[in-house]
Amino acid sequence: MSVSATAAGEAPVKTPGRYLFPSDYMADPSAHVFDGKIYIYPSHDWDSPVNDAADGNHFDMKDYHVFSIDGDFLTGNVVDHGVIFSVDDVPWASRQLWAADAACKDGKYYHYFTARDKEGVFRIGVAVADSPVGPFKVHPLPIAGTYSIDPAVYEENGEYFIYFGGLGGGQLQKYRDNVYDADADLPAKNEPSLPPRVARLADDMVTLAEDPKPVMILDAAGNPLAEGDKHRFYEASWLHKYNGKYYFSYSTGNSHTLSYAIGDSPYGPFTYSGEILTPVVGWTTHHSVLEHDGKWWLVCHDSQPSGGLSRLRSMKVFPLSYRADGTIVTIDGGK
Ligand code: FUB
Repeated sequence: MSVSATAAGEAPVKTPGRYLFPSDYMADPSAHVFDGKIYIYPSHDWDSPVNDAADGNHFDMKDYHVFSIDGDFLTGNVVDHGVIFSVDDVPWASRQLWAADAACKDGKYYHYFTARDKEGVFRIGVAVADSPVGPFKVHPLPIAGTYSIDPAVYEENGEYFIYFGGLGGGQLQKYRDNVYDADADLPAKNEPSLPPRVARLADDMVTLAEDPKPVMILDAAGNPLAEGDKHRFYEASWLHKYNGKYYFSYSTGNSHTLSYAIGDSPYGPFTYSGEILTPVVGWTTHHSVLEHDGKWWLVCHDSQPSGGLSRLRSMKVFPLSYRADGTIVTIDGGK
């Protein structure tokens, strides 16, 4: 298995991709296929007067939309189904509706999302609907046992796993053994990096069936990636399965790539295996990976349409391909 960004001597592939919704800023796109149709659950950037980048405060999103595509990713008509709920509909939240994801079980649709609570601590909430585009009813409390940001849900054989966590403004560095510790911080550069978390959802889909566990991302020698490693986890978890293997992908934050690691179980451990996307225009990079109509896709965002403003991002899609050995062909993010 290759551990380089690309196969030896191979440059990242330059491909134009498609901006999915040029008329507004949408970020963090989590895409799924429900009943054969593509749905996207992004966060909604806007030109907020909050212009303070400390702790990610400039990502000041206040509502969520849902999109669907009539047809395929590259040519289908992208439909905006409008606002599904706003921060005022979340009794426990104060601001910053960050990245979200969705899952379907027994005809119900669950929208998992992130917001700061009234004390400024990021938590993960859930809203439920009878259709993929809503109307969604928000649960009155965050999901007990979850914390930090960026929920992503993976389903297999009727079991649902929720991944979460993000460093920096996402506050993951403040948790040890699932407990908030105001004094905790990032490890030293030569120490193991902080892992994202995973837990199985209970049958009701709105509570956890178990305590969150660390998602270990290892190097080829079996050691956890160090905090100083440019491919260590930062935020934006995603899990997909390809050819019987589990691919955990994520943003590396300050080194601005989307990277991935491969394992044999949804719980990991995962071995670092390469980059999916090189840096894009803008600070953050976030994504989902999915199969539709027998083809694989990377759905992500960049800040090119806003002229490089990190807090104003646009959804984009690229075709994704795998080599015979299961590694992913790296896409040039365009920076
Ligand atoms: O959009 C706000 C935050 O920026 C997300 O939750 C992170 O993943 C990053 O994209």
